[in-house]
Amino acid sequence: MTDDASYKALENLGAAPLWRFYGNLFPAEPRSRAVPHSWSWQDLRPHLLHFSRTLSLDEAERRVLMLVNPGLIDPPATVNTLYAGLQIILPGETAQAHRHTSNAFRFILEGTGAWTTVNGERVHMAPGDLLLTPGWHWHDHTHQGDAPMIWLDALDYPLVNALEAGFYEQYPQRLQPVTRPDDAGSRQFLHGRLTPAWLTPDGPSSPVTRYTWEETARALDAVADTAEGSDVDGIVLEYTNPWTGGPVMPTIGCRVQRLRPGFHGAGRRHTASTIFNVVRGEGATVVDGVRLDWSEHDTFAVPGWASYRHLNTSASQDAVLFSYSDEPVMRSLGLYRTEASDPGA
Ligand code: GTQ
Repeated sequence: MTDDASYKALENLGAAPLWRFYGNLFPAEPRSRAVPHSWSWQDLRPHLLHFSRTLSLDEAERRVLMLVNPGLIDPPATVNTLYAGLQIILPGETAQAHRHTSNAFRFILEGTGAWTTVNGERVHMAPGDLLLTPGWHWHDHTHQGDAPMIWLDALDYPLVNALEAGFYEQYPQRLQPVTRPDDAGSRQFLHGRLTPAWLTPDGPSSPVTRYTWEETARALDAVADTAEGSDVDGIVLEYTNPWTGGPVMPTIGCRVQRLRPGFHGAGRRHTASTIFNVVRGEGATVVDGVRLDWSEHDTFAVPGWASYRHLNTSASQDAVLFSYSDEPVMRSLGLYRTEASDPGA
């Protein structure tokens, strides 16, 4: 029998020659299918407003524009393990209660007067707030303000679906009943150093349902004159789970960072994939030789093992970036690696 005949026969026997696959299965280092990419707030916002006029929330479970990485089109994702989307809801609208095993959060970009109800607790929204919807928590949205409300959605469904652990369920009514005091999770843990002693953890995620921008800004201000921060990330704070001191959810870590005027970051790379949203300021992030210029509310993706460097291009104004990554996954599986690395350009 010839090699060709044997290779052919193997296909039908459910076997394959390792030597023809080896390099791809065991690369010397990760090569992300995701590419460095940015999404313009100014360009996308008019399309969100357009669909808010033409598409009702009876026709769509959620009115969301997915931010699709050009290297991850099917199934769509923003980086390898994580997704970002821009959601809009109008005054008077509600969005159907449901739950899924994917962990999710919202980072509020524009508007006031809306809330999401998470396992019986109404959690209110204001710009810059981070609201958690941990896996398998019921959630529905209601807007009673007087202008459109827009936020960034984050989910780990690309990871959860790759793990074949995705479950989804609709609540039997449009909205779930409110069974807890408003913003209870946020208020109970408001003092990060004083934790309610009668409570015990009821899952792997942070019990803080809402990290308000007010507290985040206060924390950034409070540390500003105490340290230079990191040469890569400037003054960078991690949103923590008060039970563990670790990341807010098992698969997603969230951070906020301030880059001083003229900041020119050191280059670095790590196995974690990261998505950024610009809270304020103007700058650029160079990723594997690609310069991603950004300004307020833009979103950009830094794939895993890509080298990056942050620049604040303003000589007078701070830049503030919100970000989330799969670093908790990498760390808990022993796969987190990081090193200094020049992104070029
Ligand atoms: O608001 O519950 O962007 O379930 C994707 C899936 C938002 C949500 C998304 C969702 C939601």
